[in-house]
Amino acid sequence: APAIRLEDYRPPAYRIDKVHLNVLLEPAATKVTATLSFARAASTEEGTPLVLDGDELTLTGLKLNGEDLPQTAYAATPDRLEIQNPPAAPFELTIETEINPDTNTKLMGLFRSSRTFCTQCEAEGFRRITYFLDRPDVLAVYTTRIEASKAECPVLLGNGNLVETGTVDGTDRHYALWHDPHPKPAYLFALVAGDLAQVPDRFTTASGKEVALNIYVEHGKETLCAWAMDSLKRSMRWDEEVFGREYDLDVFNIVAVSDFNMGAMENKGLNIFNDKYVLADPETATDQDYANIEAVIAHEYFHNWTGNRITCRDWFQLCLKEGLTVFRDQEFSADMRSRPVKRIADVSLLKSHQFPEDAGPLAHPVRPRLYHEINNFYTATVYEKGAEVVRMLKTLLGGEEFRAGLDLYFQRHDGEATTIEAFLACFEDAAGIDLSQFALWYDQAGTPVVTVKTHHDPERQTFCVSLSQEIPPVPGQKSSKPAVIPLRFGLLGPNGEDMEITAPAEGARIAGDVIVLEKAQQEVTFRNIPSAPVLSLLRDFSAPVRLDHKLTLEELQFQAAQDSDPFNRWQAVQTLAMQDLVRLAGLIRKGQPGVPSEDVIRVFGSVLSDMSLDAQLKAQALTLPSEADIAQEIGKNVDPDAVHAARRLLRQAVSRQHGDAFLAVVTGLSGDGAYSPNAAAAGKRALSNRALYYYAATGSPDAAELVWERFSAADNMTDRLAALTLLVHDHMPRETEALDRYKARHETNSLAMDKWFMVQATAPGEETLAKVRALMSQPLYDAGNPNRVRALLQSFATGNPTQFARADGAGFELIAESILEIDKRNPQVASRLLTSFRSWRALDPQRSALAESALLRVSSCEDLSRDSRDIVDRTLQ
Ligand code: HT7
Ligand code: ZN
Repeated sequence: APAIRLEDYRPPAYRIDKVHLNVLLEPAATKVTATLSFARAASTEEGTPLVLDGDELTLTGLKLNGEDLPQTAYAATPDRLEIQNPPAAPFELTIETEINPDTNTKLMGLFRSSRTFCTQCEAEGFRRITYFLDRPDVLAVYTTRIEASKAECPVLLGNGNLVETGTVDGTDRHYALWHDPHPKPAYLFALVAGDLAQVPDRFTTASGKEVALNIYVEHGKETLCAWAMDSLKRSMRWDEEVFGREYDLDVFNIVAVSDFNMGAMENKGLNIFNDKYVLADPETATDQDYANIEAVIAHEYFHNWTGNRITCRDWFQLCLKEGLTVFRDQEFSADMRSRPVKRIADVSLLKSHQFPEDAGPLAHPVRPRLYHEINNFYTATVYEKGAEVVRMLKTLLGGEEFRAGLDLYFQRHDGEATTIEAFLACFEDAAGIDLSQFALWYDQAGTPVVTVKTHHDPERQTFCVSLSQEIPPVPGQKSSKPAVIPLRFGLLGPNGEDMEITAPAEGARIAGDVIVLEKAQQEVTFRNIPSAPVLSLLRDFSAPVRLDHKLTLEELQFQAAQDSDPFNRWQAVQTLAMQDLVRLAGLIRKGQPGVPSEDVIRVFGSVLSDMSLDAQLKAQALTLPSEADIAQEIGKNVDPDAVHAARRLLRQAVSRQHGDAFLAVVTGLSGDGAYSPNAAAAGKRALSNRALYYYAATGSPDAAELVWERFSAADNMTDRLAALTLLVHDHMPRETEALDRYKARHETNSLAMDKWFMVQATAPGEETLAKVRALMSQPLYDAGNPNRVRALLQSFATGNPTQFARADGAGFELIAESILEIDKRNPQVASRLLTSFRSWRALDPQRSALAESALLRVSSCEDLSRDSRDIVDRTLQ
């Protein structure tokens, strides 16, 4: 397939002002009649052919202005409908198609999940329902009539407001008519029909408008929706209070389905969710699940303004809605919970997912310039780095001007499909600044490395900070230009307090506590600094860069204990651990004995006993960098077994030294009252489970007994899963018994069983591979359900580095073989799984050769989907 390029963008030749759909639902043969009102664009010559998109469609009827169109006047294939000589004046096309929801295993367009009919149209799924100008800059007003069997589908939902319902005379069928007054692109279209339970609620907007809220779920799951509904109401209020955004329809519906390619979808007035991001109770959902539900509910709701009211001109602008909406959901969660804890979690995710993407063969700018398959660009770069770019904008402008810029954006572009340039222009106009250099963040791939050197001159009382920036080579990007990098900073004085800066610094623009690095190299001089400070840089992770700032062990220890910025305290502990882990892995690789650093062990002890730290923050600081993070830091010639061994060694050493203190934390924090998902209670559980993790590593029979006891006595999923993970990953004596007990308890709950698959797939040890193969034939495993595939295969490929990258190549083979199988059914799920090979070149030569041959096996398949072809070609390039 030819590449789609940003530079080739042209406005549409025809508009579609109104869409009327009549959808007669049948599981194997649904009839869709689309009546579309077209108008020629002013710049389009008369007689210009009208070319509509299709995908696997069967055309069963076609009328122009109510008259059958002769076959000579058009050309139809499953993926294209061309009207050769359309009228010059506005005209109406009536297109009849027949589709089969039951055989739609791609889960794009109209499909069935369990027995419920539902749709997924982003990015290009609407063209699997009817022929259309399926591009985000074609905005139309939709009216949808949905008709189905009343017994099979008592619930009929569409976008917008419900206009009418009725029965179809002489049949067992009924219908609902929905009208959405807000013009929207086809990717926001949705319908749902099925036998679902309704969980109702209501919300009064700031201006007094009453909104009916509903969550629709399978019968029997109504009680699992309380947290999602609460999160929705809090999101609606927060968006009014923080961004001045009100909801704009009479009803907001959410439907939870169990077969879904991604997390959720922001269809106008009818959000469709993967049930994983709706259903929760303490028995089956972890604290992390609760936090994810809150964030995803908020994210989809926030899209109503950032994505739906103002949408993207073309798919290259995807970050316009996604980066901004992720930023908004991150801010919401920070306000609902602890800001530093949320920031650390977001940055950890960015570093573990986006940084490797940006450093490997799949690197691309936040706004790509070229794609073969748009579904492959719903990436950590577009979403998470996109959010960081918006965050930097706020840092550079300050809160007030940032808000003024956003207000202008909402006012200027409401109802439009727009671009990153138009977005930035709002901030330029509101703040009176030039963002042309800042815009490079959208166009350059790769993570900039900022190198820092400092020098204190006691005689002149100056403190010099030399800064330089560079983006390492990225495929297809020959050179790069210096970016605008906001570096939040503080100078830590000997007592640990931030020094007051009395004289203006020279050599760079400094706004408050932010140094703005704008050139390839800059030197900043602070005056009146009598004693050498410790430079705390990149506070709150103010820019998505790698910092090359060589602090001494003492300076890092000082920062870990004293920095007023909680993020940099956490970062200092992580850096200390990482440095030691990389050193240990190197020694182990050479067959030499590795002895963990006493200093690092001591720092862990100090963190544990620091009474000033919040429990969740403490748990985060005591979390060792993951094996994947360590591999990323090593960068090349990686031996995952050595990395694993190094990490185990450090865990054991910390455990040996502080075992009693960890035990005291476990027992001290256990079982205080009824479960609450709030941040404080979740923080205590996180800390006690982190302490249990270390205590378990003492390897004593007492420890094994305590873990078993915690597993058996747990009254919530967070504690049960934490203990189960230890039993299985540490291969404790009652590992099998625990897995069996867990299965017996949760067998009927697929989301809880996904955790059971995941724990086993991520267990270290040679036997895991055979286990995963055996689990694939488990009756509870379903290769057609994306959640099951992610729980078993994706977590094996991304969360079990020693077994995925086994020295005999069997891990790569299992995943390659599965990709080929899944690709026939669901290309999006297959291509996502394929991205787990993205860091293959960083492995040692033997392993990278094995990974390459697995990739070549995938690549040699001739009828690979466009999704998987695109990823495999780029990964091998
Ligand atoms: N905007 C949505 C992205 C999306 C998607 C969702 C479900 C299935 C397929 C999908 N393709 C793209 C989700 C979001 O960012 O909110
Ligand atoms: Zn989104």
